[in-house]
Amino acid sequence: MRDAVTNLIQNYDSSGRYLDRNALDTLKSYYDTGLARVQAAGVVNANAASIVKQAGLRLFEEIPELIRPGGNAYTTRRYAACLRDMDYYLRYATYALVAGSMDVLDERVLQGLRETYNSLGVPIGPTVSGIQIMKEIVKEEMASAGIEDTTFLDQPFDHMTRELSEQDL
Ligand code: CYC
Repeated sequence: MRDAVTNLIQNYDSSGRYLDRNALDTLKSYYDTGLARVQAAGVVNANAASIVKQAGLRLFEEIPELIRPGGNAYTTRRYAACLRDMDYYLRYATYALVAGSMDVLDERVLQGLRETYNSLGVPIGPTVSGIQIMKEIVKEEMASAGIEDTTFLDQPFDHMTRELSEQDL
């Protein structure tokens, strides 16, 4: 599991290079957004339960078949599993935000996830919608907390949806 800084150092060390202009620019943009990243993690932490709950409500409002008989989130056990998964995505998104690297998502969340979902019949499309809804809610929370620079916020949510959606070649 790596972060923006260790990723960069590993790349440069493997070819024995000093940190050049590109490296310094990458580092600078990471450190420039550092405080906002930490603040974002703080806002999510303070509102996590409510973000997951709201996102679940929006998701089931958009795709009500999920919680009807035959839907994958039907029965309280599966409903709870779905909200738990959303909570995983949100929590790991904050780790990736603070790290400035998607490595933690690849390693701890996404590895083998699509196969697991396929074998359990958990639909990928609605899962992707759930992740995107959480992204929107998190951005709303940031705006109301007065955090202006939120360009980096999309990254972990979009990374998870992209990796989940990707088809095997
Ligand atoms: C199940 N979700 C699962 C399972 C795993 C994960 C491993 C199978 C085992 C279990 O039931 O606990 C996901 N586990 C994870 C992830 C991590 C992990 C991501 C990394 C931290 O350790 N169903 C829907 C919705 C969606 C959903 C669209 C919510 C967005 O219709 C989720 N996931 C869902 C459901 C199950 C599940 C309903 C239970 C499926 C079943 O047992 O039939």
